[in-house]
Amino acid sequence: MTRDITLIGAPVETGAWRRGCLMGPDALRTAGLARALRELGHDVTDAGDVAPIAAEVKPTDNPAIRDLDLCAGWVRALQEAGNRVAADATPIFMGGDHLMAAGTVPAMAARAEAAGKPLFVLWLDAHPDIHDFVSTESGNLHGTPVAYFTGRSDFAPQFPDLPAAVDPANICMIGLRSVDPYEKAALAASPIDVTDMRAIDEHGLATPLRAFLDRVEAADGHLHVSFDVDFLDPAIAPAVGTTVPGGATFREAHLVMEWLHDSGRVTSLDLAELNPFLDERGRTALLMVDFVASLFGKSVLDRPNRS
Ligand code: EXY
Ligand code: MN
Ligand code: MN
Ligand code: MN
Repeated sequence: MTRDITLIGAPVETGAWRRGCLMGPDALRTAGLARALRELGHDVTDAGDVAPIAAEVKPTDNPAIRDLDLCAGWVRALQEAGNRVAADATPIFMGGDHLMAAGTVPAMAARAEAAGKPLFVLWLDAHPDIHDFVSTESGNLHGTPVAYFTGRSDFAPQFPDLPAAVDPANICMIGLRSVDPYEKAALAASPIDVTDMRAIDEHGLATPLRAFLDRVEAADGHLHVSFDVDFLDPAIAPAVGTTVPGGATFREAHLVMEWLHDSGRVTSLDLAELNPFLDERGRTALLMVDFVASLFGKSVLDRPNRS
């Protein structure tokens, strides 16, 4: 299937403690993201980078929170950029730290709603990013997008009112291995489908991912994939500020991409947390391009796999 793919740079870095994610979109460009997708037959447009909408927002009661004004400006700008994506286009949002998902996911939820479809979210990450303005101890707002876009916590008036909330029952998180106590309690009380690294070690990825993709198919849903670089093991993907040992291997991640492609269901994608300042000769950026190519159709053999 040939797609109209729109690359959108989201060089937000104020959600993370370490600086450098602002170089993420350019590193993905340099690593040949557009070329790799064109070689697969897709029509690719690079819409350039989004810029934050400057705004002063009301301070929160949590003094730990960092760069609130700029973060709020990014969320607003990324929602607006997401709202401009054509109904039939497949956007790839090139981050940028994971706060980007507070902009991209609500826009994709609104787009799905306008098409009369539910939005499903596959969250590939070492972290659940389900803190809110009150619970975050680090004050790094890249740890909060899931609480925002599910409407679980109140982010008003700093972040925009949600155009459409994502039903937590439509979220599947895979790869978790760093979960704060508040987040543990939040997940325990939530219908979010969680597969942590222990479950992957014990049972593999196949069962939870296939069950989730079957649900997306049965509901005829849109599927947004939010791919945080720290989902991967740091041995293969060092260019991320929040490395956690014991992540997904090259083959595990590849298989996820290949199944996503086979499902034909992916309607939008975030590439989050790539910090080129921490990379080794571009290897993480090149690896991410390789994964994206697999998600959009690169295969070993020109025939469907049997399983
Ligand atoms: N839970 C930790 C915090 O809130 O600071 C770590 C968050 C890391 C978030 C990265 C993007 O996935
Ligand atoms: Mn740039
Ligand atoms: Mn994340
Ligand atoms: Mn993470």
